[in-house]
Amino acid sequence: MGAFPQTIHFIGTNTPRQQEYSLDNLEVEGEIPAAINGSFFRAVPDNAHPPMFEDDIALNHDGMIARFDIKDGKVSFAIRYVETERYLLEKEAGRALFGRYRNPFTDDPSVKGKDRTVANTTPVWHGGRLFMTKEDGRGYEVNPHTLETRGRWDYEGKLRSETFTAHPRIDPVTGEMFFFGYEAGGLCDLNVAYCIADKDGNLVKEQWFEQPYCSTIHDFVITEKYAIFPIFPTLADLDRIKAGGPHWAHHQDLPSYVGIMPRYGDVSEMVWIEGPKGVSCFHEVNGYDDGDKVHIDLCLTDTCAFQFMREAGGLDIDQRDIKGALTRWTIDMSAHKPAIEQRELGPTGDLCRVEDAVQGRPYPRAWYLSMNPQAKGPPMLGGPVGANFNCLLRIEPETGRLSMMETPPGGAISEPAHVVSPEAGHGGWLLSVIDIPNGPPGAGDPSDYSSELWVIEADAVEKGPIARIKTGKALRSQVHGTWVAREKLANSKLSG
Ligand code: V55
Ligand code: FE
Repeated sequence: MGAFPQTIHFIGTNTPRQQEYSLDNLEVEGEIPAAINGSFFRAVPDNAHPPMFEDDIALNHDGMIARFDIKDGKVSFAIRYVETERYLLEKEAGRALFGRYRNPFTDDPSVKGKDRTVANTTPVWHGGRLFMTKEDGRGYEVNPHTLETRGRWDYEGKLRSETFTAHPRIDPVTGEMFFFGYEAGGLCDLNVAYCIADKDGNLVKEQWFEQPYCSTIHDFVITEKYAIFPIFPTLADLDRIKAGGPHWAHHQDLPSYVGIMPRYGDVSEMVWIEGPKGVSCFHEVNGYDDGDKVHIDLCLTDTCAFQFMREAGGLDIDQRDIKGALTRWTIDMSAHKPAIEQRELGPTGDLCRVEDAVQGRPYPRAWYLSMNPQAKGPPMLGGPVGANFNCLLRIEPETGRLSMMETPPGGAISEPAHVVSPEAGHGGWLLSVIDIPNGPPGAGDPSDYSSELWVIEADAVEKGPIARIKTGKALRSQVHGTWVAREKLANSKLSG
């Protein structure tokens, strides 16, 4: 291994592993229900080379695609790099050629104009294809059977947007994928492309609109009626970027906004509603229509959760001092001047999931990750913000009913995926990777831990895992994951 900086972006669960491998027949403690049949894909940043700059951040690390394949209670694991243009150019050179996160002015001149994306954020399944995505570029298609990269995906040349979100939303009834790309026309472009692909994966609509400022639009929401773009004051600035500085800076004094338009409408119908100042959110849980009202549930914080984005905005706020809540924004669209009404639904946290069937509709339950205030042991270092979550919450948004699953002391939990049960009245399962320190929690080598895949009853998280699948490895942190059932894999556009 070369010289990696010893910052939070390279230690703990961010320790570079740089290994492509596959393992069959993993050890299983407990029993995996036979109904769990398919693949859990995970996006894992893991740099193939030491970075060009000491202050490099985990968001800038090469994407790997990992897969747990589960069938008849047996599990295999595989992980490979996504062979982006950037990965292949650096592989050939044997070193990093691309510089700072989303700053092409810091690159080696030899790669000017080349695709900078590392496709490290979310595996997306739609229209029989698997994509690895990151919001700064287009997705890359990956073969779900071999994990080989097919190449950049542009909808047979139809997509105009240069970017593609890592958080598209799929309507469970129509099968359409609603998605967007911001900075659609290039660096710091205010244009956002709003797009729809039909259930077979054909691009059927792409419209561009301007956002009020150049914010990081990480996620969005659909309901049966609307497409909704909540945006927050973490902004890009071309002069700062040209000077070699960070892409994003958080502005505590500027408002948030919600852009809302009919989901099949024209972008000229977009209405912008001002929200609270200085707040931040990377992931919305879900949204739904309620008569003339619209509810949008968000993992909201009082400032930006990324240290380097706060720092760039001149803010000196410790990670532990960030406050937030699972928050509901309600907008009455029949009002003369629609406004945001805000209330708290649950404790602060992130990496929220709902089951696919309730996307854009009223939903009885959601799951997300949080910090257990009573945890025995400090959080495990690593992950995108430098400290990992240590508990899983299940919440019923209408009643506020909350239940929790803790990780073992000093352990880390990554975003779960939900698996549907064929049995009526059974709420299905969650799959989540748990990292457990091999030494005493909080002491010893932070890179020394064991990663397991846990199978959890989705409606009884407090009972802990019903099966633990041991990888025998220390896996690098995932960002997001996606469950793809066997019948979908069988209908893949690619064969193995
Ligand atoms: C996020 C993650 C990213 C990124 C921007 O979780 C935002 C938020 C893993 O990459 O580039
Ligand atoms: Fe995300």
